[in-house]
Amino acid sequence: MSEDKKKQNYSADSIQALEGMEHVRMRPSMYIGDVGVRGLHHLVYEVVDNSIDEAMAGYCDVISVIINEDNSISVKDNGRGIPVGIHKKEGVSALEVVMTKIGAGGKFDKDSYKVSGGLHGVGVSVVNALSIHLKATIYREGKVWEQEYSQGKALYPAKVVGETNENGTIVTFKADDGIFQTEIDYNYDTLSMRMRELSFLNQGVTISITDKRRKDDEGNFIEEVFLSTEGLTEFVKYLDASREQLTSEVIAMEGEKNGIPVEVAMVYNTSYAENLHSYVNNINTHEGGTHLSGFRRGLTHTLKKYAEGSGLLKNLKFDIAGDDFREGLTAIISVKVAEPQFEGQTKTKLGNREVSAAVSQAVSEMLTDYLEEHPDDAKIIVQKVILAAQARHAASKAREMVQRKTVMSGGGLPGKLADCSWTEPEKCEIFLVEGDSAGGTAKQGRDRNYQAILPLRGKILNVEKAMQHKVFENEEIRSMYTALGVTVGTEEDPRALNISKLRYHKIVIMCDADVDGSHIETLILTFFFRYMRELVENGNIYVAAPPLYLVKKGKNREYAWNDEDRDAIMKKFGGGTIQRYKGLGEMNAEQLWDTTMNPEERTMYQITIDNAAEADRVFSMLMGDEVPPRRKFIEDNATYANIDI
Ligand code: 0RA
Repeated sequence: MSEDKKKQNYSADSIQALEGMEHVRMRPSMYIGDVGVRGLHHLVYEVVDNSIDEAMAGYCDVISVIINEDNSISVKDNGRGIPVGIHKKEGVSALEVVMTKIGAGGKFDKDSYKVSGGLHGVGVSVVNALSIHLKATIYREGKVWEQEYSQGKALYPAKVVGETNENGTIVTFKADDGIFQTEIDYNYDTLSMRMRELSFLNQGVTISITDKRRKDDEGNFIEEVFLSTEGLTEFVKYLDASREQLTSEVIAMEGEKNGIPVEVAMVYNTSYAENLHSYVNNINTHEGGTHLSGFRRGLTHTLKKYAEGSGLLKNLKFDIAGDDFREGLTAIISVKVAEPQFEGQTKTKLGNREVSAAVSQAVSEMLTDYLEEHPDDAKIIVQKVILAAQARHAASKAREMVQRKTVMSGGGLPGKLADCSWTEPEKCEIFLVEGDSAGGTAKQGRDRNYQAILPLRGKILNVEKAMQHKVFENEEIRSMYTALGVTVGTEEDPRALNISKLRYHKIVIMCDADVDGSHIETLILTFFFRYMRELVENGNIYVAAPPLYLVKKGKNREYAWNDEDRDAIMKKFGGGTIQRYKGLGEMNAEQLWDTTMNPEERTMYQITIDNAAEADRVFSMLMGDEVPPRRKFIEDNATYANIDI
């Protein structure tokens, strides 16, 4: 091929590639979900997933993620290195194909067993398209190769820049601020959480994260190194660190059924919460799917059979339901599926039918073995199940009361609710306010057209430690159900949540900005997380942020939400007096409106669950029995450091 011809080919190909890349830039949300904070962080996960694939193929055991000072990200691995040879069909290096062709990721090498694949399995080329600059450095077969790109376009063909006796890949990218509707500023905790999770899911792979934007007291960059030697067993122990384990060991299995790798770890604890977390190809399947239903079926079937055979159920006067087998259960189910079909609202529900039987069989086999080998544990589990069934019967009565008292079924709204006058839920907000006095101020300060106020008296019930029927009997909790128009229980499923009549699309928790307030805030959040999780997942839950200080000098007044702002205002004013707001009650109605309730001015945090497993761990720690971790956590004043807000 003549030099000219080559060039032509090259440009023909790159035009085609460009079309794909242009599409990514025109419709980024189609590829990465959104162009907010979440989408930004997904870029990192997408690149890391490529290295994880290499690790899963058995060629890589160290992956490093670096947040550089300029908020670019480097992901480095010690795998084989992305191939750099000329790709026959495309006429450019395989590296360039991977980096600039949509969906080329695994396709050009059919033999590589690619099962991971990022949020939407879109590949690193999507990250490239959405980066103002990306550099790939490949250590392979004695040479160091390099290629750079801008907005997905190669700046030059891959070239040799040095020699090496190492192998691996480094991808450094800077997200394009013209694409994202958020500052290009990564949250260390969010990334670190995901790396920890990946290390549990990929036993034996060392995954480190370094933040070059910040140093610790000794002058070293903030850094964590994760390496899990026990995999899911360790994950379950980590999640249940603040819970009391019921059985002597974590029940764990790993195997392959019908060509589907299945891994499960589970343990019973003394709590009443069910904590199942499921993964497909390292992706958290929040909405569950066939692997989760397979797990449930295997568990119920096996435990039921064992319990019946053991004679422990002899004098039982009521039935045992599927739920009863999962009370106080923490479990992780991780499967690898070659061609996963994701369904559901957030595309996190596994649809592949064949997976259900594979997981169910795997669970039955492992659990049967475990129960036979551990008769003492087996007895403890069965007794726990019986207790759960008893409690469920008590709860169903209490739940009926919640149902009967809701708006739709004719009962009135709670007396202390100051409702708004508009009735379109999408325009309406409800403030859940700590205490009657702050509730009164909020009532005066609000815009009564679309803002409702529900004062909650003192500390609400800690649902983490309470049995279900206590939760449904609790007056403050009942008033929340009624005011919100949320009901529990349908014909088919007595525990199903019905949010179709939700009366307000924004539910704002408004508490004092002190330790007590933050505790109450956490109690309310725990309730939503455990009993109305769909609202959290749908983004309906917010936390109000009242100011901490009012700085006054003469006629000048300004509010401050933290110490730095306070100091800056003092400096600007050239001194002044500082009023510290200890509670909402110290503000008058106008001040509360101006700072905390007026949509034009206020700061509120939307609560989302980026990482359900971690959120679960945090809630169990904050609200569970063990006091020391909770104290430390609250003292660190990072009540939801691990919940993306
Ligand atoms: C396909 C084939 C080969 C390596 C890779 C993909 C690979 C991709 C990435 C992405 C990040 N790190 C990576 N490491 C490796 C190698 C094929 C061969 O050497 O025979």
